[in-house]
Amino acid sequence: MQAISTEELSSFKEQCLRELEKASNLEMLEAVRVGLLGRKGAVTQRLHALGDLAPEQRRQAGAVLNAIKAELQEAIALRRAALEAQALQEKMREAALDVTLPGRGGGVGMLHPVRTTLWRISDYFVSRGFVMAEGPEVEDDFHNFAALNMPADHPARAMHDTFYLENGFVLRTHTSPVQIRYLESHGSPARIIAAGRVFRRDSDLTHTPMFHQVEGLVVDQQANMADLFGELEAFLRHFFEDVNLDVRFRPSYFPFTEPSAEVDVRCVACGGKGCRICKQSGWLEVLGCGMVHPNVLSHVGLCADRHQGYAFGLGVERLAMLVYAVSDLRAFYENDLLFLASFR
Ligand code: 2U9
Repeated sequence: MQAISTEELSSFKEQCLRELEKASNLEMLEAVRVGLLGRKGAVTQRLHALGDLAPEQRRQAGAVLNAIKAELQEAIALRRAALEAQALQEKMREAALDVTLPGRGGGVGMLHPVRTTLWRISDYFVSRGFVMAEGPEVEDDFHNFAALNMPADHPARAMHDTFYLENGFVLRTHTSPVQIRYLESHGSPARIIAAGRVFRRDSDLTHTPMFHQVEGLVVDQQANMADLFGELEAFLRHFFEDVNLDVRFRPSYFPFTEPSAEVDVRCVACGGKGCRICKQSGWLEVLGCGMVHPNVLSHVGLCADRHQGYAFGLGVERLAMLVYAVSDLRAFYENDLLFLASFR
C-alpha cells in the first residue's frame, strides 16, 4: 500500500475537528464521536489500514494517527463539557421562576359590615366606661337559661328556638350567659358589655340561625331606670348620627328583667311619615332593656336587697340593616363579593 503523507493526515485531522465543531448538541456530538472513533469510525479504519504499510511507514503514520486520536478524544471531551453546561443553562432558564411577578387577582380585603357595626357599637360603650367581657359559645343550661330566670319548662325558653347539643349543652341563644359568668366571678359593681355570636333555629328575611348581639349590664347599688334610658337615648343618637333623634320606651316583658321595656327610634328611612321599612308605623324597634330581675341577682350570689342593675340588648344585624338600608338579612351571609364590596 502507498505511504500516507503527513499533509494528508493533517488535513484529515482538520476535517475531523471541523465536524466536531458543527455538533451543536450532545446527540450530534455522540454521532460525530461514533463516526470518528467508533468501531467503524474514520480514525479506527485508518488505524486498521496501517497493517498494510511497510514497517517504517506504519510506525510513523501510526504515531501521527494515535496523536490525532488522542487530540480528538480530548476535543470531544471538551466539547461535551461545553454542551452539557449549555444544556444545563437552558434547563435552568426554562425552569426559572420570576419571584418578582405580581400575584394573580390579589384583591384587598375589608371588614364585614356586621363586624364594622358591632365594633362601632362596642367602641361607643367602651368610651362610656363599659368593660368588654367574653364567654363560650357552647353553654350549659344554667348559664344560658336557669340563671336568667328561665327554669326548665319556662314558656320563654320556647321563644329562643334553641340548638341543643349532647349532655344538656346548648349553642348560646343570647350573650347574657357572659354577664352571668362575669357576675359569678367579679360580683358587684359591674359595668360590662358582651358582644358576639348567638344561635337560634330560625331563618327568614329578618332571621338567620347565627347572628350577633351586643348586651350591656350595669350592677351596683344605685343603677336605675332613668340612667338606663339616658344611656340608651345617647347611644342611639350617636349611632344614627342625629342629635335630635326621637327615642321612645314601651313597656314589655323579658324573664330576666323587671320592669322591661322595648326601645323604638323615629323611622330613620321616612322620618316618621310611615314607609315599608317601619311598616307604616313611623317607628323602628331597635333595643330591649330593663332592670335586672331580683332572681337573676340571687342566682349569681348577690343580695337583691343591696344590689340592683339594668341591662339592655340589641341585634347587630338589625341595626346594620337599618343604617345600610339592607332589606334581606340573609344577604350579609351569602358571601356575594359585589354586595360586600358595596360597603367599602
Ligand atoms: C343579665 C341580666 C339581664 C339582657 C337584655 C334584652 C333586654 C333584649 C333582645 C334584643 C334583640 C335580643 O337580639 S335580640 O333579639 N334583647 O331585648 N336583652 S334585656 O338582659 C340581661 C342580660 C344579662 C345578667
